[in-house]
Amino acid sequence: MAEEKKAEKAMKLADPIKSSIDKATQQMIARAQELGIDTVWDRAENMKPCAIGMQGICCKNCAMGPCRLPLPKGGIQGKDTRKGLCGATANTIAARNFIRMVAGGAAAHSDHGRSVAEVFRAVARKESHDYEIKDTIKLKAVAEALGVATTVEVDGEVKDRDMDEIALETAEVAFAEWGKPEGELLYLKRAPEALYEKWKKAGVRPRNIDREIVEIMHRTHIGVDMDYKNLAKQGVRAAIADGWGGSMLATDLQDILFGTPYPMQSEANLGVMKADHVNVVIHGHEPVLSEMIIVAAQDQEMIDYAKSKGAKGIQLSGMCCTANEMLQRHGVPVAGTFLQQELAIITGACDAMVVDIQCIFQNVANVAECFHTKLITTHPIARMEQESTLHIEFDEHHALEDAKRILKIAIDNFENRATEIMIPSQKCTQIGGFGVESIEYHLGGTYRGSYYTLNDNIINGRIRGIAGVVGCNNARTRHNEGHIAIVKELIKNDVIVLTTGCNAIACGMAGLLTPESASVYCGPGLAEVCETVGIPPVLHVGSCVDNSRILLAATEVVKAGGLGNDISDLPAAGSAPEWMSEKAISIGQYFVASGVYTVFGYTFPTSGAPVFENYLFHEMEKLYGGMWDFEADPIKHAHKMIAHIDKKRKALGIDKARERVLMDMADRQALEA
Ligand code: SF4
Ligand code: MSK
Repeated sequence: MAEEKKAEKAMKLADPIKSSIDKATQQMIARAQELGIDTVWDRAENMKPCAIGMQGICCKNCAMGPCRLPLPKGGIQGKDTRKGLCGATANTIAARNFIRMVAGGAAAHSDHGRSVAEVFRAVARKESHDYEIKDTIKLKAVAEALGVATTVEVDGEVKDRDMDEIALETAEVAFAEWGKPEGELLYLKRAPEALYEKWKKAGVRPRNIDREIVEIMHRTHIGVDMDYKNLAKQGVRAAIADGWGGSMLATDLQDILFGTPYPMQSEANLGVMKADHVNVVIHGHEPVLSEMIIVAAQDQEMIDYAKSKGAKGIQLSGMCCTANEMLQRHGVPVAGTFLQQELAIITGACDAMVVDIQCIFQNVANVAECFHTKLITTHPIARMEQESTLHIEFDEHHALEDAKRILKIAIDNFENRATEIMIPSQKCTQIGGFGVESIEYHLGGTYRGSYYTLNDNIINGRIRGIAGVVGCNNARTRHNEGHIAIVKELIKNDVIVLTTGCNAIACGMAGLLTPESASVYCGPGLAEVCETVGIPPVLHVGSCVDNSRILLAATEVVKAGGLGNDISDLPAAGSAPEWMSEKAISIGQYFVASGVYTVFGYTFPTSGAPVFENYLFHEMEKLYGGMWDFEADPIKHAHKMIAHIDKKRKALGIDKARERVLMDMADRQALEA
């Protein structure tokens, strides 16, 4: 009987095939189960999410709650009378919860940006000697966008200003964006004028980055803002402060310090780990850490030290957005997505996993305890309670020293490996490192670099439209299934895709980030463009903060002309197929506020408050030109985006051009036959 009870209580195991579409992942889930180690998929089998919480209608903003407001069976008939103890309606509760998610996401991106700004300021002040300014062209461009003079008049002659002076002033001006007492964010003026005017009219221009986040926490406290529209307005303002503020500054300052990405080849998936090398997996978000580890790993002294321990060398690989940062600037291979972090350790070949901030499972510490892996936390705001973890605080003033210390721990640990190692063989070639600058160069060439070629091909119909497909994985959906199905459906229908975050990693693992994939997966128009120009149909533009690159690329398309005068006029749409983080909500909200129709997969966190949801899905369009939507089915999801793109083509009067292009192609095919 006791045995039976024990068996009843035993953890249900996830089905590896149903958990992921990726073979390496399936294999490693099975391996974990064989070793008796639980992974996120097993835990998802055993703990179901709370339906009321999922729908956004549980409030715990005061100790009279939690107040749960389930939808009545059969839906709402007549007036919605649901209310919490204080009288908060379902709309108020859902709106408060929603914008608190925006606050969480905007805070995460913007605090990341602040850390980079601190390093940049230390470099500009010559207080840090391990980092340097790598891209002075970008420094000048950013300085100009922040209103910092890049020239100076001497004796009536205009001369270039000293680069050190520009850096110092840019650092001070950038830093002030987080907390200046008056004015508005300086980067708002980088948006198309029509969009800026919309923000002005709607009263959502952010004053500074931190203030908008603080104000969300204030407004959502019990008894403050009780109008879902007014709450949503503040959500928009904080999200704009993320996309056109904290995230954009993070991207720009990272490019200045570490170099603006350019396309380079690499590989993706767990198969990039090497059994005979010291494997260091770097996981998290801030390239401040990973950049220095890359420098340390190239040090001959370190390589020799690794060899002295019996390894053939040092193999760095990345996880989550750190992977994207290292890929786009150095071609460092990508070990996996958000959901694969435990699996990298389960290979038995991970000598150290080095983490900083965001998207790190606390359970990696438990998994590491089952192996020889050292789990090293490095950020003062992100530590773990498990005593088995090592904490080595990373400081920009002695960054290289810290990086070498971390690497030495990994190398020393190489000889502690157990003999049984299982690294899946799967890995795929990928090209990463696209950005506003490199897209311009690739489409226009050195002498006539511009977005006109892209616009021309949109106008003539070869490219039907542009999609930004981004975001996380979620253990409640089959790993990478939604990501890949949606992206494939889009490119099949001639929609070019810009990708970031874990969607980008999923696309890399599935072989969609190579120019060759165009002839296999694309519709005839997009395939022709990709083959002519030599680009993949899915352009990897970076990490989560680099969604700001998508905003600026869209702005460049508007500027190039012929496709309206605002981002909302473009045949474009956004998507987060497998989202899970608060950052995804903030990103979605700034896409919407910038005029983009944005569809989320898996679930939507306001479904228990239909009136508020209707506001997000329909009413917001009148204010900003963009709106939210939700669709769990990947093919329907992609077709909602395509329908929106076609609607915009029609409004621009370019729908007929596409029909002609398709007819030409059919004619050509008929002739060939
Ligand atoms: Fe309940 Fe109102 Fe308190 Fe929320 S704020 S927990 S709805 S009483
Ligand atoms: S890492 S936020 S799981 S994309 Fe930026 Fe991936 Fe989502 Fe984290």
